[in-house]
Amino acid sequence: MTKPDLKLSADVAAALAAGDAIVALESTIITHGMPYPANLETARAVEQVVRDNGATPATIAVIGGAIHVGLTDAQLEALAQAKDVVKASSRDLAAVMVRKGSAGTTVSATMRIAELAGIRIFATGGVGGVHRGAEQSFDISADLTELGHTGTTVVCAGVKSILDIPKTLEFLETQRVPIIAYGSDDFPAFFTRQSGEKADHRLDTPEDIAMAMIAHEVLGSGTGILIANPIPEADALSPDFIDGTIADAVAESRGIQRKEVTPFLLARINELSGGKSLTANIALVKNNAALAAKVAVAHARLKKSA
Ligand code: PSU
Ligand code: MN
Repeated sequence: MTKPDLKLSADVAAALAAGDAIVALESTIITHGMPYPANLETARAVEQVVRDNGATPATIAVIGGAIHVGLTDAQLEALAQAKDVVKASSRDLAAVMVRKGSAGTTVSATMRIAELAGIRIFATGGVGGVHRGAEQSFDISADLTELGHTGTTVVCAGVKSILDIPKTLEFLETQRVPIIAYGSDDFPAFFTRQSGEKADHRLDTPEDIAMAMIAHEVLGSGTGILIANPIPEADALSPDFIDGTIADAVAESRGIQRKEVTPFLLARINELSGGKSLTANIALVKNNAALAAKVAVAHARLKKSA
């Protein structure tokens, strides 16, 4: 198969050529996940966290029909303010490319592009999942099926309880996606460190996670790995507060369908929580970027010594 023409930034091209640590970052969080200007400030800060931890950031997006891996500050700024930008999961990429559109890439699209670029690890806030009431709506994020097909390791803070967390874990089990909690026995619920569900596995160091990535690949598993990194204690929200807010937002989301559901819920939770959800969201994305960078550094070292 011919590879698509990926526009690599100079930093990313150099790091790839040298086999150095790189962390992919998604852009739907910029275009559809956070309001301006917090989205831009967060995108910049997250890239800096990756650099501070010894890796090269590779924010991925579609701009004017071209897939970019590693963005300039001007490109980040344009995406953060763009109004006519698509939320692209992996299935949307081809049509957006042909009509020379621009898109923020979701977890599924970012995983796919990272794999094509040769980037093994990707940091985000939360992945999509099985929505509450999915037995009626059939709303299951393409992030989960992509995790079942594409061997990118995704560092997240678990999934929000806008989703049905037990069903999300069941679906990932069926898709053969290992769920590894970092430094915890519990699967975290994004804003809180515990969801009431246990993670399948616990690993306590970035080196162990890097070794698990290599073992998973050597086994020919063919699926992604979900690393669940609990939000730092100091940034976590109280479960009573956030669960009530989420329940109110979910109740208001009736009638909204398909790719609009998650952006609606994120925006509404931000409003109803008086910005508290956004503050927590920013903190946990940075925390995930730091862990992903440490894992990427360990992974690059292991690969070079192999
Ligand atoms: N959940 C969040 N923040 C986000 C998203 C999900 O807490 O920004 C975004 C991610 O880009 C994710 C996408 O891949 O939403 C999932 O959308 P959907 O639920 O429509 O599959
Ligand atoms: Mn959906």
